[in-house]
Amino acid sequence: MRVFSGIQPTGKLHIGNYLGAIKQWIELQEKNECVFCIVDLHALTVPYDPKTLQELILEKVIVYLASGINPEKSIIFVQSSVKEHSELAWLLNTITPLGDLARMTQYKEKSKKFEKNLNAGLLNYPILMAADILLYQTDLVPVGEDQKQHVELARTIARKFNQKFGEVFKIPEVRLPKAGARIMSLQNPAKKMSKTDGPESYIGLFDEPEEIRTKIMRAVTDTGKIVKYNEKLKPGIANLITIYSLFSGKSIKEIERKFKGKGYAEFKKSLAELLVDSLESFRRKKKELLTREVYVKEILSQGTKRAQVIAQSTMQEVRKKMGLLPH
Ligand code: AQP
Repeated sequence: MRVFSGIQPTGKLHIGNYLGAIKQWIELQEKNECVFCIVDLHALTVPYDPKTLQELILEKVIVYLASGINPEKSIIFVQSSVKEHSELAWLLNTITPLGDLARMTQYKEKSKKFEKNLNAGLLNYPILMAADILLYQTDLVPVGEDQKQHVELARTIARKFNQKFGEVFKIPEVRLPKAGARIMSLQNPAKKMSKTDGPESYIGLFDEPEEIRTKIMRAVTDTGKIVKYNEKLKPGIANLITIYSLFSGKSIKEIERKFKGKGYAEFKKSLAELLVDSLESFRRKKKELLTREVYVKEILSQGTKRAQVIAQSTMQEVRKKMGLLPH
């Protein structure tokens, strides 16, 4: 099966991005043909600093490598370096109803958050995402819960194109992780953890031990002190238990037993140490890869070539079916 997924270079990657997306990618690359993209064009839809964007893009490549994506097996590349993404996005614009875009949850949330910079790109974001996925004749899209709605729209757009112009696109399936599809903010357990919220709301994959300890100890919890999983009544502690479970491999029941009669402070201290240890190899590998810029750029260049071959072949077919001249 062919797998496609991507991450925006909008800020520092956090454990939500890791548990929701990257962890699945690492499992999937063993038995599938995987295409992993850094979706830089998507990142331009919200305010950003052009001076730091290149650095953030390269950092994401390093994250992919440091977290276990194998460039010998998987294709790693940057979206803007394969121009077919923008071309297909434009063509798909012409068959996507405006109403479908306006009802997207991410658009509703981000248009409120970035009221002063409400550009058309924010509304059209899911079309570019559909182009990303459909260009590669993708079977499976592993993402966190927040992106499920966009993948569903990509399916709708693909079906519509196939009906109108003739079969070109595979209809992709979404794949959510069994647990960790929606890790919540440390400061507000009613909101998902997000890179563009303040750093105190997330644990970055490369956070230093002291930052991890401070952020976990300050994480918002609920009244009471019993370490018990209850998503409705104790969403803060439930979120921390989920994180503990996913990094330790222990079940929720085992964690509740381990911290029986011990209180929140002790649980948080133990979670902080677990994260410090679990993220140690990310910090180490990142430091090592930062000194190997030539190697990282070579991986990107190889990945771009491999991605282009697939993307160009799909685009030839799309142009033909839509009545455009071949290139
Ligand atoms: N809190 C989360 N829990 C689980 N999975 C998550 N993902 C994001 N947040 C969580 C998954 O991470 C992948 C990459 O996301 P993205 O870069 O496309 O941006 P996003 O979904 O909008 O994530 P952020 O961190 O909230 O970024 P910003 O702040 O830039 O919008 C996706 O698979 C996503 O589902």
